[in-house]
Order: sequence, then C-alpha cells, then structure tokens
Amino acid sequence: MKHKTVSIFIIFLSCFISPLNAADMKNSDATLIIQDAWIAEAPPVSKVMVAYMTIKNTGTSALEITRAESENYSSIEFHETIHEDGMARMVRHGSLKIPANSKLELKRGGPHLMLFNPVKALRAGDMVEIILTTKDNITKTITVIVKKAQF
Ligand SMILES: [Cu+2]
Repeated sequence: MKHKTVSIFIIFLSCFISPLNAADMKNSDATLIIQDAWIAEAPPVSKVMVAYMTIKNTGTSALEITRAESENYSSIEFHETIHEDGMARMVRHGSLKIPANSKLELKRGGPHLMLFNPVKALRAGDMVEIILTTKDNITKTITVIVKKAQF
C-alpha cells in the first residue's frame, strides 16, 4: 500500500519535472556565452543608452541574434558606429551574426546595442535584464550592470 502511494507520487512529480526540463533545454544554449556586459550610464534626461558586451559562440554553427528586449526600454536595436570621411555615424542592423567558434565584441566605436526610452533612470551599479533571442528561437537572459563610461 505504502509502495503504491510512493509510485503514484513519483509519476505525479515527473509530470512536472519533465516539461520544465524540456523548457530549460530549449531556452538555453551553452554555445552562446555573454561576457563583460555593461550599459554606459547616461544623464537622467537621456532617451537613449548604449550596451556593450562580448558575445561568444563556442558552437560549430553560426548564431544570429535577431531580437533584444528589456522591460526597462521601449525597444533595443542593433547598431554599429562606422567612420566615413572623418565622420562617425551609426547604422542599424537587423541582427548580430556570430560565426561558429568565434566572438563578436560590442564596443565603443563599433557594434553596440542601442537602448531606447528608459522606463526608469539608471545609475551606476544598477542592474538591467536583457533578453536576447536567436534566429532559432533560443533565448538568453542576461543581467547587465550600469557603469560610468570611461573612454
Ligand atoms: Cu547606436
């Protein structure tokens, strides 16, 4: 009698555990690694902020990040600063591509995440969650620290 109860309990548990594990597998990708992510502190009135990070792809196939979003911003775009005729300007990209076994550095004067319309003003030391989604629908939630910009 006791044994039967335990068995039922285990079946009951596994109903919950299996779907959770499956969701976990789908939503994380060990080949996508984000390092040194930070947002440059901006004056409180600023409508845009910029995020930098190193995006590593340790896998054997290319990764493409097609979406970035955060509860603290109305939208996030993929930008790149390019220099032409002694002038710097920003171009918008539809995605960030990271070839197999390589890394993409988002840094000042190069590619970056452009963060629009902060919901609340952020100061150095604050943390912001950003969710990155790849073309294959893998999502990665990262915690990004706000730091004073030292260029
Ligand atoms: Cu920009």
